[in-house]
Amino acid sequence: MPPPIWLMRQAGRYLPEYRAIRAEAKGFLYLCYDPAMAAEATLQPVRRFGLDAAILFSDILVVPHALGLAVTFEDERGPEVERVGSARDLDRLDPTAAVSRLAPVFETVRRVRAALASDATLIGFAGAPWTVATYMVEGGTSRDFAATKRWAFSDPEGFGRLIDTIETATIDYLVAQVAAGADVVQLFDSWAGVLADEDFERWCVAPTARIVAAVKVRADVPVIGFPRGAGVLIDRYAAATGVDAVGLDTTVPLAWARDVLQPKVTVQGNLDPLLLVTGGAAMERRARAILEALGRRPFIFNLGHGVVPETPPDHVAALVACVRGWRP
Ligand code: 1CP
Repeated sequence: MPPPIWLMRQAGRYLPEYRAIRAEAKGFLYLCYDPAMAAEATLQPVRRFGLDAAILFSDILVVPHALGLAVTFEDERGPEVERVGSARDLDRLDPTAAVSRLAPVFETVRRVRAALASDATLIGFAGAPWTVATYMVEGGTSRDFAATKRWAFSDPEGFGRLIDTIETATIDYLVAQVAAGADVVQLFDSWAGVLADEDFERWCVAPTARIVAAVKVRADVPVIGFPRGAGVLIDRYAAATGVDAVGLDTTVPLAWARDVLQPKVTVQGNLDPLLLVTGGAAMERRARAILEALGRRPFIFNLGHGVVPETPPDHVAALVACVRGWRP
């Protein structure tokens, strides 16, 4: 049997049917909070390509929004988040009220579960606290994470309160997704790769471990962790967080993943999203190399990061056919 396949950011602007509902919604957040439209966006790629899993259509930044911060998505500029600059700003964030504000997302999960084939997996998700914190402290995306690092390095206790706030809301958020019908949850730590050793431990590993433990007490689900860019620290992450599977970014060497990680944990990944844009023989050669290296032990085929808007949908269909045609 070939391994299961789904793709990070499998819904979105590369699909004409997504652009059609996106044009109808007043804004990206409206789309996330409209269960009918969000359920449709979730199902579109599964319907078109027959993927093995659907991933809830939402965003990691609904958590800061539910904590009480203004969040906007302007088309070309990327997301903007009302800044949190110091421990004083934390007093107005209420982590226990956040989950009730996310009720429309849980309705989306219920609708998707009802519409999805029973053998298809529904993946819920959240951003990991470190990654979500970077958006809150920088006010959006960043190249160097200077403000976040300066806060974390100079005032670890204050910054730790921010991490705890996100963590508390994230646990409730994931547990509620599972209660609504999510079969698996993934934690996206997209900026894990900018921290070293003890900072990686304190701000990525420890909060993730606490979330995994708390979710597993309250809900019986597998958890996938995606510590993007963490390099050799992925081994420590996999061992210490309790995740059931670890997502590998595009730069993780296949032989290392096979020999070091796979004996201990299910791995997921890691085709370069730009090879999916390229398509053809180059894409298929690399997809087969990934399958040959990792496909004989517990493995989920995916990209090493999200689908980009320039991706031709036909290349996704060709990738699915390539994976389904492979035999161990
Ligand atoms: O107008 C639009 O259509 C906005 C584009 C868009 C989409 C389709 C954004 C803005 N978010 C999403 C959906 C989304 N985001 C999903 C569900 C859809 C799916 O996977 O099929 C998921 C899982 C995410 C996760 C997400 N959002 C991450 C983690 C994964 C990653 O890419 O590293 C991050 C970092 C975000 C923040 C975010 N939201 C949107 C954008 C463009 C970004 C990235 C900003 C940046 O580069 O820093």
